[in-house]
Amino acid sequence: MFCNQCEQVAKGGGCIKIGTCGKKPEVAELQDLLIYSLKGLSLFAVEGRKNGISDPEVDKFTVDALFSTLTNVNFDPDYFVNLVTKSVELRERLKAKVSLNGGNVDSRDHAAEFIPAQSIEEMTKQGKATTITPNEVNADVSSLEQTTLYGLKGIAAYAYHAQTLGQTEDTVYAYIHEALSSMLNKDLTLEDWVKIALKCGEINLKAMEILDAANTGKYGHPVPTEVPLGAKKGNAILVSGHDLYDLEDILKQTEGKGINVYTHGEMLPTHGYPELKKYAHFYGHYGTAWQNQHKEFAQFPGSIVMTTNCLQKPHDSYKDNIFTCGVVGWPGINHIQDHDFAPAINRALELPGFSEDVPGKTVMTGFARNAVMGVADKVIDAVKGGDIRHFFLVAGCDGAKPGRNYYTEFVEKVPEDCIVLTLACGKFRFFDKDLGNIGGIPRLLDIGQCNDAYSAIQIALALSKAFGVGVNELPLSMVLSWYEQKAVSILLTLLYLGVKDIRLGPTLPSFLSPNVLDFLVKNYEIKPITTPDEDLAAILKENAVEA
Ligand code: SF4
Ligand code: SF3
Repeated sequence: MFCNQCEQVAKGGGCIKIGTCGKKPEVAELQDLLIYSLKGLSLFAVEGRKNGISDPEVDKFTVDALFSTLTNVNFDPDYFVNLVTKSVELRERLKAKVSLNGGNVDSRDHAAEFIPAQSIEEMTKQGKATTITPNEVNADVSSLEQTTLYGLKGIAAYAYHAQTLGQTEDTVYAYIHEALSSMLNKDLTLEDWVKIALKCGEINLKAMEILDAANTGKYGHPVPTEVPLGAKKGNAILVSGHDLYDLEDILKQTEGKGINVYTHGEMLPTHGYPELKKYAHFYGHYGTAWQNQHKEFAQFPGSIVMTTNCLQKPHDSYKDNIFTCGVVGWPGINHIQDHDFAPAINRALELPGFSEDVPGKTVMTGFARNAVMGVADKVIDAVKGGDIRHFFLVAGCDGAKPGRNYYTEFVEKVPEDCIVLTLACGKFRFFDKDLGNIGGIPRLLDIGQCNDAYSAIQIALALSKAFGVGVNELPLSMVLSWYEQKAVSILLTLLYLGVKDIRLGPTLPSFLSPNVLDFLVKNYEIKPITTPDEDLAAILKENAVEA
């Protein structure tokens, strides 16, 4: 196997024996075969669109399949065997349709023709033959191709949640198919790939926009909400991941059953949505970021539902309490079918629950674009009056590797006349700190999940309009942490928008070749994080000079 798609990659720039995430070679190679089959399928999806044919099942399948290969989503070999088979079935069906409508289906590319082997062992071998390792001859093209593939996985994650809520957008599907099929074209140049990668950022903005429309359209705009970190006596279900629709189903299906529903990880911001917070048994938040789940899930006295990433190998102590749904999976772990959460609910009722109320701190969430723009005048006055000196967007993924303490320290050291905006699971490094407020504006504002980077972008655009300057001239700096491929797609979106001077850590992606990195540094002034003191001093000095 060879996999280098996340920040937890093994030393040497690739996981080659087993994934640090727990991904086994068999799964890695079946995932590679699935991606390869999607490239073949995409050839006909592109040709179909040219001839006025699009197939909603192919679109949805492509998104689901890509998302299932994202880090910490699905570890079940059988799941990927089925997806490869389905992918080839859809390819043949689409090929026939496109041909009937006068499209050219003459591609002799192997990905357009291959037939999956009958046994899992043979299929794994087929997958191994398609594994992409960094190409030393054409390192830069291969680096941009990988960057694009990982960005596509991020887009797929967001498009998946949006399509679950009935929001789709053909430009998103069309780009995914174009980019995947481009990976079969060995004539593309470095310039072509720069364009494709930046387009990935543009399309990811679209995917996040439709997801924002889906979430706010169905559940209302988030409002500032205080969330308890303690627990309430009684049975309990813990919901992790990012999918609001699954959470709503769980809230509906547990109503009147004496079960309190808790969020975990990236579900924290869902407490701010009016149509979710209205459920009286939607109690609070339990635990922190995904990499602490072994400890936190083992201690949780109820059942646990993983709606999306990030899943780690379930320990024996709680493997009968944990349930996966959607594209998430682990061999031998109960999987929820057709949104019927009865198995997880029954398990929650069998388990003891919390024997008494557990007191705890509270945290605030729900500062998405609507809430922040609602007080825009106050914010603008505070900046103009000198009460707010600078904004820091300290955002992105959390992870297990050492070095992430940087983000805790950074936030602790941010001067008192500055505001910290945050989103995604990296916030768990500092989410329960009381940073006080500036003239009634909280100094720590949780915008939401990683996909709410859309909201953060809208806030930045609104501020730049109000101040009559470009986003890069705002007193706003981005200090980002990455782990998986959604962060790659968001980074590409920021580059597409021309955002400069991003500080990125805890380490830089291993799939960036030296020349690609050099390009990013020269054109976008991307910087690796150093120390909180050094970075803060540099940012505030630069800003003071500009002001
Ligand atoms: Fe390694 Fe990350 Fe790939 Fe898992 S997803 S195999 S940890 S690079
Ligand atoms: Fe986190 Fe997995 Fe990236 Fe949604 S939950 S941000 S790591």
